[in-house]
Amino acid sequence: MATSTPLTSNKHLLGWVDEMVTMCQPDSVVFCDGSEEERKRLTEFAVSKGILIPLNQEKHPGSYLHRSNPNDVARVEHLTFICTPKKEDAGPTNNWMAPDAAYTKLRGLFEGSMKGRTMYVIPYVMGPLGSEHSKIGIEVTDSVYVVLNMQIMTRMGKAALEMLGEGDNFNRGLHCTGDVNPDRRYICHFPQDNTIWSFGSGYGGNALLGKKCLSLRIGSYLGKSEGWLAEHMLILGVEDPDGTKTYVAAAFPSACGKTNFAMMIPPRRFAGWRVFTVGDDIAWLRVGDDGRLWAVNPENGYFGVAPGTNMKSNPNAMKTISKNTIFTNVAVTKDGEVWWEGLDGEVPEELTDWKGQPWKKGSTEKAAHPNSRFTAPAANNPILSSHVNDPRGVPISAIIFGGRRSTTIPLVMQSFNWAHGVYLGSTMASETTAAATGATGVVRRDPMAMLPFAGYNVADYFQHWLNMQKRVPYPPKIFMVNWFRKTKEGKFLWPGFGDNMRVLKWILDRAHGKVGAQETLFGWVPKQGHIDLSGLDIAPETVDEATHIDDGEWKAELEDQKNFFDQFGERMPKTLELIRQQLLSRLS
Ligand code: OXD
Ligand code: MN
Repeated sequence: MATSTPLTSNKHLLGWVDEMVTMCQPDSVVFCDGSEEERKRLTEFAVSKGILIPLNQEKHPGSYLHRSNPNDVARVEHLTFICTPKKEDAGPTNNWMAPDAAYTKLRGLFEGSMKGRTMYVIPYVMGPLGSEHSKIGIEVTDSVYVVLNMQIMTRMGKAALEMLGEGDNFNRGLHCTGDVNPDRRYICHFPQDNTIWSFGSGYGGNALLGKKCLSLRIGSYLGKSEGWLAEHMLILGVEDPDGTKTYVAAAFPSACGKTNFAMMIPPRRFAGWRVFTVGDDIAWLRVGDDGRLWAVNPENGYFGVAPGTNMKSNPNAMKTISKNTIFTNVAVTKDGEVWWEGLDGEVPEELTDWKGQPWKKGSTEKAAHPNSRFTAPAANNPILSSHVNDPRGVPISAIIFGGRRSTTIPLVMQSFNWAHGVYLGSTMASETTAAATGATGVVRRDPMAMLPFAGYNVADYFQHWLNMQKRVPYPPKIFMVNWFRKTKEGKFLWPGFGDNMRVLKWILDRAHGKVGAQETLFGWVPKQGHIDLSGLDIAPETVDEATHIDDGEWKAELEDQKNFFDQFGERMPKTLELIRQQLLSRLS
C-alpha cells in the first residue's frame, strides 16, 4: 500500500491510523500537511475526477462548484447518534446507541469501505493555534472534497501536528462516504472516547467532523466536564465612535441569519460605528482570569447558506465569497458564474441547476438547493476581527438567543438575571429550515439553538448553564430577540439585516448600564423611543406590534414549554420549571 510520509512520530496517532487502515483497507494513505502546494494538487485531482467543477476564473478566482448526491444535501438528525454508555446520559432529545453496539454496527460498514480509494489523514486544530481553548482533531476520510473544505474551515496540517506533539489528547474522527446510501448513513459520537464515526454522507455538517461533531457535540460534552461552554453562537464585536469595543455572542438555529448578523453593516444613521466578525456559527466560552466570559471561534472559515445571500442582505459575505470558495449545490450560468434564489440582479433565462440539469426561468423547481452552501476562508472577510487568532479570545458582554417565530416572541427582551436568561435560552423555539432534512416551517423547541448539537442530556446541559453562574463573577447580560415576527397578514414587522444594529445598540446600552428599560412580566423591553428608528421608514406602531406581548399567546407558549420540560423527568433542573410556573402564575 502506498503511504505518504507520516509527518509525525506520534505513536498514538500512527497507531490509531494503522487500526483505521486495517479496518477500511484503503489503497493508499496520504498524510495532509495543509500546504498551498497540497491544496493545488488535490484541487487538480478533484477537478480531474469531476468532484469539483471550475467556475469562471475571472469572475470567481480560485473557486469551484461541487454537486453532491441529491440524497445527501443536509444534516440528518434522525441518523445522528450520541453513543454514551447509559441512554439517560444522551437524553430524550438525542438518538442513542450503546457504544459497543454502535462500534459493531459501524465496523460492519467501515470494513473494506476504502478499497480502491485513498485515505486522507487530516490533522486539524479547532480554535487559535497555541490557545488553551483549542482542541486538536485528526480526521481520516476517503473524500478529497472533505480535505479541501477542512483546509478552509480549520487550521489544518503541520501546525496541528506541532501543537499535538507526542500527546494522546486528540479527537479521533473516522469518515467514509461509502456509497452515499441513506439506509447506510450514521453519524455516531462517542463522547467518552473523544471519537466520531461518520459513514455514508459527504454533506458538510455530517462529514467535516471538526464543525458540528467535534466543536458542538463532543465539545459540549468536554465543556461540561471541563467547566466551559461549547455553543451554536456567532461572535461579533462592535466599535462605537469613541473606539470602545464590545463583544456579543448570539445563538440562532441553523439558517436563521447568523452569518448575516455576524457580518452586519450598520445603517447610515450609525456613522462611526463598526462591526467586526469573530465567528458566524460556533463559540467556545470560558471564564477568564478577570472573571468575565471569554469566547473563541473554533473555526477558520464559513460554511454559509447561499440562497438569500446578496449585496443587500450581506455585502460582506458577497465579498468573502468572491475568491477561493467552494460552492456546493448552487446553480451556474452558462458563463460559469454561480447563481441562487435571492441573488442580486435579474433571474437568468437559463441555468444549470444544482443537480446539473438544464433549468429555465419560471420553473417551479428551485435552481439552487435551498441548503446550498459556500465554504470560504475567514481571511476573505473584509470586517474580520483582528482578534480571531488571539489565544485568549474576546470578552463577552451580552449573550443573545433568537429564533424564527412568526408570533409571540417580541423583537427584543432582556432577562431579569442569569437563571431567567438560561430559562429564555432553554425555552427557545424556531420554525424549522432547510439546513436539516425534514419538514420546514414547523415550530419546534430548540434550546440555545443546540437541540441537534448537544452531546449529552439536554437537562444536564441546562444545569451546566445554571452552574456557570457561580464560575463567572462578571457574567454577560442575556437577551432574547426575534427578527421574524409577522403581521396577521404574514408580512415581516421588522426589516432585519443591517437594521438589526438598532436593536443591537439597545442591547449594548443595556450591557453597559447606559439606558433604562420597561419591566414586563417576561423580561425587560425597550422603553418607547429607545430603539433608534431615525432614517428608517417604519411606523412606531409597527415596532410596537413587533415588541408587543400578547397574554393569550404567552399562556399557550408557557403551557407548551411544560411539555418540552416534562420529557426530561427528574433530571430537569427545578429552577427552570419554577421560573416557568412563576411566570404562568403572574399571567393568571
Ligand atoms: C450549519 C448548520 O451548517 O447549523 O451551520 O446547519
Ligand atoms: Mn450552524
